[in-house]
Amino acid sequence: PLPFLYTVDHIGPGHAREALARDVLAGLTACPKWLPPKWFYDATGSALFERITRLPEYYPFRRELGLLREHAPEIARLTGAENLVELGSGTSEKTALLLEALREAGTLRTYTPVDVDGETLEAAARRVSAAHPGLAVWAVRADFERHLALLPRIGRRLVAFLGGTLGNLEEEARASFLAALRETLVPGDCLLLGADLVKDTGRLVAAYDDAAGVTAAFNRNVLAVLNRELGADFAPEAFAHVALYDARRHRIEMRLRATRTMRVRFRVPSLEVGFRAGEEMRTEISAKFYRYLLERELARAGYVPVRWYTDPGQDFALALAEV
Ligand code: AVJ
Repeated sequence: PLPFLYTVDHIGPGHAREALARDVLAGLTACPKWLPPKWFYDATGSALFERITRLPEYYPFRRELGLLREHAPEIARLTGAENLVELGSGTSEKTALLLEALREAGTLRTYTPVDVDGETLEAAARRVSAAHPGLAVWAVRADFERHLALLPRIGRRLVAFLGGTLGNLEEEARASFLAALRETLVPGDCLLLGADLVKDTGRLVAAYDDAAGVTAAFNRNVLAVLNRELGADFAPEAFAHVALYDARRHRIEMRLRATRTMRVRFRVPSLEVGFRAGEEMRTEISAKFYRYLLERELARAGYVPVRWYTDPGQDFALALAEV
């Protein structure tokens, strides 16, 4: 049979630039300055992130892959999911493990990759559609913080939100996200969350400040995105990469520090911002979790934790929850 592949676009052409302009107006006029991490992932940023996942210091990717290799069959049996919904569809190896296990379990009917980046989405949809003839693939270009209610509801669902990307959200944004997702689920649906766990500060910081400088390039690349999309005149090399661990909030913060006083001009919106020498702009948070706190966040949002899978060193966890 012909592979079934249908794409829905809730972002639309040109939307990204308007959304980026809004985020810049809000974040770069704030004190301290900040940017949402979703703007990292242009083609260059996505390629740099791909390299990050293979760095010796960046353990989360391979820990989660190992957990999926070991537990995907049980997750498939426990959930009986007919539709795998993947929020952030860049994680192809992990997707293959889940799809294979669901196919083995005999329940798989549909795959719904969800990503804000159209190219990543198309690539994931084509790859899966080619590997699974007969599988219906509904690709949805959407922002998981805004469009959850628009996701197609086809049969018993397993929503996978992997990589620890939940940690990019501040606590209140996590609560909103989990509640909004919960609204779209019915009994029998499940959520599979990847969560990076609290550990030795040195290992946490190293994972975000690797010796080869790939994470530094990934961080600085967001300035190239602003230059290209909004006609800004950032000098990326004038910013130093900063990765620190905020133990009180148990989260990594990535920042870009201005190495000298400078003024940056934007064409669209016509905006000019100043940086004092040493001023730091926050570009990402990556929260690290304790089991009991994450399970409490899940319970408060209306989920029932079913399984907690972790590696022997308890570096990373997969939490399976039902509604
Ligand atoms: C893709 C958001 C899970 O937070 O670890 C990797 C992104 N940032 N290195 C993370 C990231 C710096 C990654 N997530």
